[in-house]
Amino acid sequence: MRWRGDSIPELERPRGGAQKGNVTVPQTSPAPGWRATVVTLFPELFPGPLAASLAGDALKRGLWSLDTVALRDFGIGRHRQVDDTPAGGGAGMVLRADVVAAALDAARATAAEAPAIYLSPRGEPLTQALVRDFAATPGLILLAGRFEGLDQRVVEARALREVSIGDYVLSGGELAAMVLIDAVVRLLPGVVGKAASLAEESFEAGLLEYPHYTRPRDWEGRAVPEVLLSGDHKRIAEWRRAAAERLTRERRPDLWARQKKGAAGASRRSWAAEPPRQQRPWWHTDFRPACRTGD
Ligand code: 9D3
Repeated sequence: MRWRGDSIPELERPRGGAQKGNVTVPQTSPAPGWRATVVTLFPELFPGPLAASLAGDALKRGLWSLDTVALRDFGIGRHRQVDDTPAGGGAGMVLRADVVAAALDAARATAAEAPAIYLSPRGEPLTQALVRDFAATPGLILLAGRFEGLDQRVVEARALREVSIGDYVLSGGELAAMVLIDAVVRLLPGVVGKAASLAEESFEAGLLEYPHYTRPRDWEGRAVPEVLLSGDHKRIAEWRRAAAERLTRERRPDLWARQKKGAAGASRRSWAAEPPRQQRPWWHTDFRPACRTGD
């Protein structure tokens, strides 16, 4: 199933060129847009909230596209079974490697260049840095997990990158896939207006945002801070900076510690003195034994 915007006349122009008056202006980015291909047992959940607001508008404008691959279509037997009991015993069910691999391979057929991500509670934590990396790809294949998990062999055989959206338990990977897509789409060129994206870029990374106010000037006995009405842009910037720092210190000591460290020695730090980094980060743990066990 594929979701895209209804065709918009302005977008129906010759490939690689935009009409401006009678002149065809060469386009620097005739790219077909970022593509999300979601492999899921619940394709009916999509596009869901991604059809609304910023991401929805961008979808209609063809800046990105969404495909789903129904895992059930690749299930086995009359019941289209996709899961089975865990080897070694235990509670719950596990998604079968053969079924999931067939679905991923079908997704791969229409999204050849897209890295494959498995949304899983034990994955690498999703961060804005990772979201930025994902926005720089032509698109992603996103496998939404269900049940207790997925046969480990397909994670290895299809080189799935496991990603978690945080330390809490969801009932499946679909909402996590939507969170990831939403975060990526707002970084795609043309989705967020230039003013908003410049403001975001210039705002000191690693600080929480300062508090916002609007009209009315007095509300339920609470006034908008006087400095914000002063018209003194320098004082306003200083007030916002101080407020952002205080919020970060109070609510996110983890961010605050990193912020201070970065300011103190980001450029002076001697990398040469540090021990060599691990070859692979911890989330790339390989569960295969080093030698064959005779199976
Ligand atoms: C009892 C062990 N559970 C792991 C914490 C099993 C389990 C619970 C819930 C396995 C999968 C799930 C479903 N969660 C996801 O698919 C998921 C998820 C999440 O639960 N939290 C944060 N990020 C993600 S990404 C996918």
